[in-house]
Amino acid sequence: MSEALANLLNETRQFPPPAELAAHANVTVDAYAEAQGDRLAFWAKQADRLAWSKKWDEVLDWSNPPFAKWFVGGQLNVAYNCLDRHVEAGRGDKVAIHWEGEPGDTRTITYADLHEMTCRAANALTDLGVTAGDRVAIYLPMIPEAAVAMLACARIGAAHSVVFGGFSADSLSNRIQDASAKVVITADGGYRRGKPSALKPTVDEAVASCPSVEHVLVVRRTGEDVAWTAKDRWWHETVETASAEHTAQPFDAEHPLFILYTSGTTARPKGILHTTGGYLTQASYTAHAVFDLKPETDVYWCTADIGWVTGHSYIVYGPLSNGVTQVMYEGTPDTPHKGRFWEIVDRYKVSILYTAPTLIRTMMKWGEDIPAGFDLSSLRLLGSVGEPINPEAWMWYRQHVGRGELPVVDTWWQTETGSIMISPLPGVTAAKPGSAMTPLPGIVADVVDDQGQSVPNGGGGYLVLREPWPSMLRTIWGDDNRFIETYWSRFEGMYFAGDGAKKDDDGHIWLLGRVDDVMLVSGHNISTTEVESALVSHPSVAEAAVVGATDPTTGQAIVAFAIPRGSTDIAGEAGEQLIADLRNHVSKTLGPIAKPRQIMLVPELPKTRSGKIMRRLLRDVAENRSLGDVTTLQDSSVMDLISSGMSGTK
Ligand code: 6R9
Repeated sequence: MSEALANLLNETRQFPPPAELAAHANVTVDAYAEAQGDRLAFWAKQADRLAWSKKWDEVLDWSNPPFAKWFVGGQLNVAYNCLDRHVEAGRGDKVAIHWEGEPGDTRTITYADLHEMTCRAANALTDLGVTAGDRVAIYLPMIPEAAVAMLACARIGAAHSVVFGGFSADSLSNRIQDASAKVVITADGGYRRGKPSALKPTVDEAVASCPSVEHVLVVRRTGEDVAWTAKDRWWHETVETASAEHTAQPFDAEHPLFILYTSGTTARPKGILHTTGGYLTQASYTAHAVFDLKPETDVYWCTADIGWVTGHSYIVYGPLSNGVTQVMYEGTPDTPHKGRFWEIVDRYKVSILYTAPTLIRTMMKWGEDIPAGFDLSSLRLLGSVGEPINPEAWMWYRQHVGRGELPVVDTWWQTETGSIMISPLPGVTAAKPGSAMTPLPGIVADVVDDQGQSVPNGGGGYLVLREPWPSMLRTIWGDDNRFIETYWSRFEGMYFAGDGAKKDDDGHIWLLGRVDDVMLVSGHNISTTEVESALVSHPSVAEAAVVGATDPTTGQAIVAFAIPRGSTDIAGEAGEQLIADLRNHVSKTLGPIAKPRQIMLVPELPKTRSGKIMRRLLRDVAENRSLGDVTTLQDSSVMDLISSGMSGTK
């Protein structure tokens, strides 16, 4: 960025926490001052929320930056913290997971059940030759065995590498090879969009080129026929027959816990390495602080897939270490009908819902009548993660899901940060729609200009983290140099997150999308996020994606793709008129500099499996290029839809 980001969007609405929530919140405003007073003592106190077999000697060793060591000398077992200690405290009968399969089958799993399943899996993995320090790849649908597999690895000190069920054989094979995984845990398949979707054939193809793999453990989920190889073992014949007795061994605080490959919109995937003590400390504390989890009464539901970091930190490790009851759902939100999510909230009396802007915008497109048809009165707190949430999507979420009164916590973080970093505290912060607001207690974030100088309030630039944090990535697996280059070289002594951001006049932080997605129009830096939010603020638009396309006069020109809301007429003239209206609307909202050169009305947008818009592919369309790599695309037919939907637009 040659100049600070233009600060275009002016959102002034602000919503203080409900008095009742504020009065009983797990974390109060004092936490900020406490952490500021002594950051390391603050994190030591949060680490004390966990059970340690051996107390640490030093909170942070930062003598060799950027290689951090947290809770040096301490020892603990992650699975013990998520399971055994709740069972030992007499809470074994408490439901850990209300699981619902897409076809409607259900399972109720208590903490005692989950503990037993995990012990059996730990014994089975040990019998297959897996020992501490080995890597295990997990390629499963959203079934309880996914959590069990992760916890069993943690229990025996093997690092798991979860790969989204649905990645191609090539992607899976690359990830298995990069980590030299010894065992792969998979299933015959899972249910997606009303039918079985096979996984095993992809694993067979991948494993054929992975000499490190000794065994493949296969969960039977769909019951469809599968080809069988000499490496394969059924889960029900191996795990379910293994002993239920297993004593968890403590591991060093810096022992590897997992590798997770970031999808990366462009480059080769990076194996992000997380370790044991610091990761669990912050995942557990942030779940407690940001979601205000009350294990006695709350029913929590995070709609993420386990293959995304959100599933790691806020389905498995954060909620389970806090002993809360949660919902886990296997399938898609519109199977068999568009009210499936709300039906689940209603059925299990979900009190805390954590989902992604892409889903909220999809629900907006389907219309507010759908959530209105269900009893959502159990909800008390709403969360968002994954992308900047447009102010109108935030308002819709609060209005139509949150009865116009629930707090919405917009949580900014990354695979690399391991846990939530910037977010409102639900009992403290008066949140602004579209802003992640302030760094959490113990986190030092800032927005800096090209030179790495902190920008004043009202300014824009790059988001950085100025101090190490417990759940930070420790390196890129097998590539320390790439770790240093990617995150620690742009600005001296700071972690570069790769996101554009601005500070508003009150110093609150607004995320503006990936730096690669910022557009340079006639010498002005304009954020894709702000133009998208302006489009979504028009009553006829449910979702929008904006890219910069090469332009002979302005350098880059703004090209927008917009999905109309359900009932909008876009045939012929009406479509032309809507496009003209939208261009004017953006110009009026943000200023003439942000007026899109071109707007295309499309039925869908290309997204990654975690719901992030792939602007790179839209740039290819906008610049009439053939499409680049589409392997991380959630649904590859979307690009055909977009290309055909382009006729009749300007
Ligand atoms: C947790 C997760 C990280 C990137 C991150 C940023 C975007 C995530 C956001 C957000 C604005 C939020 N992002 N949460 N942008 N507001 N609340 O998504 O991890 O898949 O690694 O993606 O997602 O661009 O840099 P990951």
